[in-house]
Amino acid sequence: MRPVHPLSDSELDEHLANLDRDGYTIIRNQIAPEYLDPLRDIAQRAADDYIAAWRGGMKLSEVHIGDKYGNRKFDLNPNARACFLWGDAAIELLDHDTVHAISEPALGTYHFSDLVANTQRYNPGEQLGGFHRDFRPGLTANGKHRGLWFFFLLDGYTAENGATSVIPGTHCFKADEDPGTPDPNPDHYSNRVQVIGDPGDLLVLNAAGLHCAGMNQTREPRRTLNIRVMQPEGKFHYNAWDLVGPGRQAKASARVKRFMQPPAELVAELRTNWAVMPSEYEAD
Ligand SMILES: O=C(O)CCC(=O)C(=O)O
Repeated sequence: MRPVHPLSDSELDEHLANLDRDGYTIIRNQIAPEYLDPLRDIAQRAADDYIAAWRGGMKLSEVHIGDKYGNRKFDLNPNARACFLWGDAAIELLDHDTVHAISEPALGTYHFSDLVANTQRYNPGEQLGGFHRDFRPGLTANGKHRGLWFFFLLDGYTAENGATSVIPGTHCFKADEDPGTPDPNPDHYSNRVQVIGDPGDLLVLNAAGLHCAGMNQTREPRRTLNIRVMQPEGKFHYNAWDLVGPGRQAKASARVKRFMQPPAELVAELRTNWAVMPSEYEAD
């Protein structure tokens, strides 16, 4: 997929420098308007299907969704995984030029790990959620990023609709370094930044750095599709290439085929089925 605004070499360098220094960068105008509705539809249906499965008794551990404190508001933001199963536009998104232009220099060898729909729904009166890290370490011994999350903002990010907040620089720790325990009080972090953006903008985040979702005070959903990219040593929950099935495999470009293949050493152990599938899913 070609972005509306392809990055020039100097813009690419600037975003890579932001990532190295701050652990995040925001890239404007990355999704053509005609793709926004199909992608919103994928995020919405995937989240709805996860919520229905959860209400039907699905265990969060079956889909590797954590609930360490037992207070996860799953029906507000289910973090639906494997969203490439919900529509062809998601496969095109995995071919996004900017995702690949950033991943190669920032990670070195990189693989697709997951496509997650983050859909914050109306939740008035609540405060900011807890800052957390999704993996560790943030950096390898030679200073590469262990993983990057590419949040495509489908409805935009505002202070009112629950835009993601980040703490700049907190991704900067290697395997032998302890980044410390996050403070449960978000006000502890006076340097926190809430990322504001328009529909079609892209937030790239090293999710080993502290970040959290905001609470949506509006009646409209705040949807993102988040392409999670990792080095071979990162977290993988399923074999994406097998799971996508022959129908969509046939539509994938050579670049997407390479991207979706898990690291060779994990192939034997990764699952090729998933606990939540689209309601209209038909096996090829
Ligand atoms: O939905 C968001 O704003 C952030 C999601 C998040 O915290 C995560 O993916 O770990």
